[in-house]
Amino acid sequence: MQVIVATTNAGKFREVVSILSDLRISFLSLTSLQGYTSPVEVGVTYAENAAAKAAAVAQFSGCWALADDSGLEVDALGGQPGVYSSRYVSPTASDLERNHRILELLEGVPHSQRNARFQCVVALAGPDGELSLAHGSCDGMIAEVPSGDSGFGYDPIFIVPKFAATMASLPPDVKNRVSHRARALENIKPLLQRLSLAAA
Ligand code: ITT
Repeated sequence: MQVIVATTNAGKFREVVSILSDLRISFLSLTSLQGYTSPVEVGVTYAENAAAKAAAVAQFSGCWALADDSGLEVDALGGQPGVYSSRYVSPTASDLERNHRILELLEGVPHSQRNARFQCVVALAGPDGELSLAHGSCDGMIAEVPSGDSGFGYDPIFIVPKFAATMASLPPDVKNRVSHRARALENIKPLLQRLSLAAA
């Protein structure tokens, strides 16, 4: 069975494929979809955005499509950037600029008030309009300074308390066991497994 991963984010694609590597599914990236342009994200929830991304690819390709909408919620910023995480600062800002902005806004905020979480909703859409959603989250803290070269996005400023290290300092296989994405994908895995067995 083939499933298209409906993301333009190479880091996400890598993680999705790795987390679901034990399934008998071959995952294709959007680069295999000639002529496809991703829709602009206009939803106000992760679920709306994930569903829109997966459904658009499923409709365009006639294949099953899996999408992920994620965000970082910082308590001291009233839950921002949240669902707007990919457009935070500006739609063209770099990960570095976004991380810098959050650290700047949190300057002087003590460790005890730097709680944050990653949220993720994954959507699986089928060629006949089928749609299923699953959620996962990961609690943590915002660091004082960025560290680590692994992962992507907000990983260098997000401390996972269990490891006392940023997401970007964890080996990929460790991030892929504890992340918001890993948890959301674990929740949708039984459905993917059923579909792959039915297609075999
Ligand atoms: P697609 O919509 O094409 O999948 P995107 O990067 O725009 O790619 P989102 O809309 O879900 O994805 O935006 C999420 C933002 O949060 C974006 O800035 C990511 O870099 C960041 N992000 C998502 N997952 C992350 C993770 O596991 N670690 C760190 N940052 C992450």
